[in-house]
Parts: sequence; structure tokens; C-alpha cells
Amino acid sequence: MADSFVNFRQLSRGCTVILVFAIINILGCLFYSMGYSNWLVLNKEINPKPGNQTLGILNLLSAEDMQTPATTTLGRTFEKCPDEPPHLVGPLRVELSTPVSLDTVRKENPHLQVGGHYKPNDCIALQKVAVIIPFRYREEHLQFWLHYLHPILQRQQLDYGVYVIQQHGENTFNRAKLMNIGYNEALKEYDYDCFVFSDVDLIPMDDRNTYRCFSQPRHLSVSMDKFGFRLPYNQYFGGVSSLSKEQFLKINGFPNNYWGWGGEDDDMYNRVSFRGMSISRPDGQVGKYQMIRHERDRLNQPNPQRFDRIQRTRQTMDTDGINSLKYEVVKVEKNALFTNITVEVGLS
Ligand code: UD2
Ligand code: MN
Repeated sequence: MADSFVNFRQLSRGCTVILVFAIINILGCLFYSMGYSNWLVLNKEINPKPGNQTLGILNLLSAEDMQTPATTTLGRTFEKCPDEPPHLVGPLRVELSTPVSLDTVRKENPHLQVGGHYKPNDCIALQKVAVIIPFRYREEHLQFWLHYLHPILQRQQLDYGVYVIQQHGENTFNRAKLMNIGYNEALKEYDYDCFVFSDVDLIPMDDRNTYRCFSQPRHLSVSMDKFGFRLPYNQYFGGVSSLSKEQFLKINGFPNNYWGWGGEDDDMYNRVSFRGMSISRPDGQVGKYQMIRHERDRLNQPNPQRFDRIQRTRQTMDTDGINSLKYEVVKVEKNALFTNITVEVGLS
């Protein structure tokens, strides 16, 4: 009897232990599933996917989200940036008498990534923009450009990179070919969807002039001090322009055969209109620019063939452009403020 009593007590103690263990388990499961489902709801609200009603971790993260891990952390998915960036200030004062050192510009822009890249850290940029600058022997202009443009492009909440395409050697300058090279080289690095082509000496005087692409090719530098803040002629497309990847390919890019100063911008205008597109522009206030004063460069004299060439765009544009581009990269250097690509463009 005493033995069976002990056995019975041992048995009931064993049952209690099992029961307590089971309760802990059930509570644990309940707690976990509540927390887990809250996490799912949170994600669904922040990143609603219409038409996709299946709940599951993988379904909540689209392929696009997975390709941009910097903007997506577990349990925290950012919204797209607003159409109108909230920190723009409008008209800007541009002061070009005192040079700014690259060291100063670096300190002014602590959020840049190597190679002169940036993307907003609190929203997903609407476009991925490569800014292409044709360049040779204009160091002081480039310093001003970087000093003014980096803060503007960051306020515009762009996912952008700056590419300075430097012509190697002492041959005649070829601005348009350098633009094509910039397009090609930038795309090797990142999946850009928009390309802004800018002279190194042009500083915007209003940050509402967004360096992005529009439904039609864009001419951004519409009112410049050097032309008395007016458009010199309606077809004028020089200075700063933007084209989406599709628009650029539709016109076969820039011409490669304009050596020396002039004409290549008019050829671009022709290409755009021959492909049935029009030019979009900001208004005269938003499109104000200052050009850093300069002399004509020694190796960029006016191209005497330019008048003939712009008469023949229709015949030449299909065979002269991004599809016929040939060049050699001499070196690629990445510094804190831009990616410098030195290229051999060949002879005129
Ligand atoms: C006008 C146009 C420009 C282009 C050019 C004709 C404006 C504001 N710009 O510029 O877009 O159509 O006429 O080709 O009207 N560069 C160098 N090193 C050189 C030479 C040129 O870096 O030795 C680059 C630099 O980015 C410069 C650009 O090429 O800003 C255009 O050359 P420019 O500034 O001498 O010509 P500009 O002001 O007449
Ligand atoms: Mn100029």
C-alpha cells in the first residue's frame, strides 16, 4: 500500500510537470503567432500590393524590393519619395568669384558614397539618374559644379551618380561622343533609367529644376545669363538635357562625328523631332542658369562642317550614334565626389 501510494504521488508529480510544460508551449506558440501576424500586417500596410492577397513573407517582398536591399530592412519597407521633394528652396544665389576646393566640397557632402553616388535614406527615389559631364582641362569649373550640384541633387531626392568623362590626349574635343561614352559606361555600373547630360560650366539658379527624366526629352537650361535669360532660338537644345534610356535609344544617342565646337546640340534636336518626340522644358524662372565665364578652348575651335552635318541628320542618325560607338577606356578613378573616366575617343 505504502509503495503504491509513493508510485501514485510520483505519477501525479510527473503529470504536473508535463502539464506545465504543455501550457508554456501553448503560450509560447500563441505569443509567437500574434507577434508574427502583427509583423505581416505592418508590412502589408506600408507596402500594399494590390492584387496580391496571399499572405506570406516571400509574397510581401517583391522582386524589386529584394533588388534594393539598402532601402528594405526586415520589417521596414520605405515608401516611394514624393513627386515634389519637400526640402527644395526655389531660387538660389550663385557666387562664382571664389573657387571652392574639392576638400571643402567633400566636407559639405558627408552622405555621398564613393564615385559620387547618393540615394535617399528614408524613401525610394523615383528615378535612377546618371549625370554625365564631358570634360577636359576645366578643373575649376568642375569644382564649382560639384559644390553647387551635389546639395541640389540630394534635395531633389534622386538616386544618382556623377560621371566625368574626360577626353584623353590633345585631339580636337568631341563633346557628343563623350556623352555617348558616359551613357555606356554608367550603364555598366548600375541600372540607370535616366541620363542627364550637362556642360561642366552650367549652374542652375533654382533647385525646382529637377535633374530627372520626363515623358518627353527635357531641355533644362532654358534661360541662361549668357543669352540674357532667354531661349536663343526655339530649337535650342544645348547646355543641360535629360533623356530616359528609352528616349536615348529611340534616337540612337548622340552623333559621334561632330569634332570641335558647335552643331551637335542641333543634331540632337533633329533626332528627337525626327523620332516624333517633342522637347519638354521648365518655365523661364525654374530654368534659370549661370554659365561660368570662359574663353573658347584651344582644342575646341568651331567645327566648319557643322552646318552641313545638321542638314543631314535624317540620313545619318541611324548609322551614327550609340550603335556605332567606338572608344577605349584609359582609366576609371572613383573619388568621393565623382567617377572620372578617361577615354581615348580617336581622331577627327
Ligand atoms: C555651347 C552649349 C554646349 C554645346 C556647345 C557647342 C551652352 C550653354 N552650351 O557651349 O552645350 O552645345 O555650345 O559644342 O550654350 N569642354 C571641356 N573642355 C574643353 C572644351 C569643352 O571640358 O576643352 C566641355 C565642358 O563641359 C563645356 C562643354 O564641353 O562646358 C561645352 O563647351 P563650351 O563650354 O566651350 O561651349 P559653349 O559654352 O559655347
Ligand atoms: Mn560653356
